[in-house]
Amino acid sequence: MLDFSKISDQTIVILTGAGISAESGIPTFRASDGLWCNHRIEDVATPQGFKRNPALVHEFYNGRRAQLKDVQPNAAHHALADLAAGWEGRLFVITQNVDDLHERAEHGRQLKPYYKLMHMHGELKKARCLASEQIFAWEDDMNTQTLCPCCNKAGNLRPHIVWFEEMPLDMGIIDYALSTCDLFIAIGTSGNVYPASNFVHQVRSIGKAHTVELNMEPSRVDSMFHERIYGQATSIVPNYVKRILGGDVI
Ligand code: BJW
Repeated sequence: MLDFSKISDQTIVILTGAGISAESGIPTFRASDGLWCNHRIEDVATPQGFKRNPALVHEFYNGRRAQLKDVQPNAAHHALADLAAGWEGRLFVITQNVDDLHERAEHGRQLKPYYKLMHMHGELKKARCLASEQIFAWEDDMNTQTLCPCCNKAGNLRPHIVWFEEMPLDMGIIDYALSTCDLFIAIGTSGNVYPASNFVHQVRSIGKAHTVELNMEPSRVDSMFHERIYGQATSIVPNYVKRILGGDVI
């Protein structure tokens, strides 16, 4: 039974990017030794690249899916899970990341009913049928010969990933969350990729929310934030979550 006297009517939206998973051992995108250092972006992160050379794209994502077996959530993911288990208001975590480290940090925790996690750029551990758009849980490698579970055809499966020029997922609920939030925090994202880079502008255009950037270095949109804290995610995120749960922020 919900105890309504305890529920806050405030809403927190948290956007996470590759920087939150960097200390778990997953490279970011735009670092010099990042995820794209051996590939052209047009080859592995566009629908045209997949059409031209699906084998190469499958190989790229197979490698990244396999890497998930060797990494663990870090203190920043765990701190956000603490918030999801302890914050009495609405909480939306929108991740641009396709890894499953938020879910793994949340595993076994009693999360609050008004908490929602969204993967706006898709998930490595899902596959999608090109014909029916059905989505399947997917742990293993896929290739051009893999049979699709719904149509039983080879070549019909793609990684469930949002590539450039494709529409990010859950945009309706994301727009709602941004338009109603009281606190907006961006963690570990460079602000290079639209529409996530525009979220802080969207929030500021409504005017009521406090906005915070937690990152290793100033992002491309740093000047839009009221508060900016720079450092390693595993240090600055747990500190900030403690401040929220202690009632210091909103
Ligand atoms: C730490 C840290 C530590 C490090 N602690 N911090 C011209 C032509 C065509 C298209 C466009 C165009 N101009 C604009 C567009 C739109 C395009 C876009 O933005 N392009 C720009 C690059 C120019 N966007 C799209 O096409 C999107 N769709 C779209 O716009 O649809 C139309 C539409 C949408 C909505 C409303 C109306 C219309 C789709 C974008 C899909 C992006 N997909 C990717 C690949 C996903 C799959 C994969 O994982 O392989 O998503 S791109 C890549 O970038 C990935 C990431 O999620 C995304 C963001 O990167 P992120 O997370 O910011 O990582 P980095 O590496 O950039 O930054 C890491 C940060 O962490 C740094 O700041 C570090 O300092 C920090 N850091 N260590 C704390 N320890």
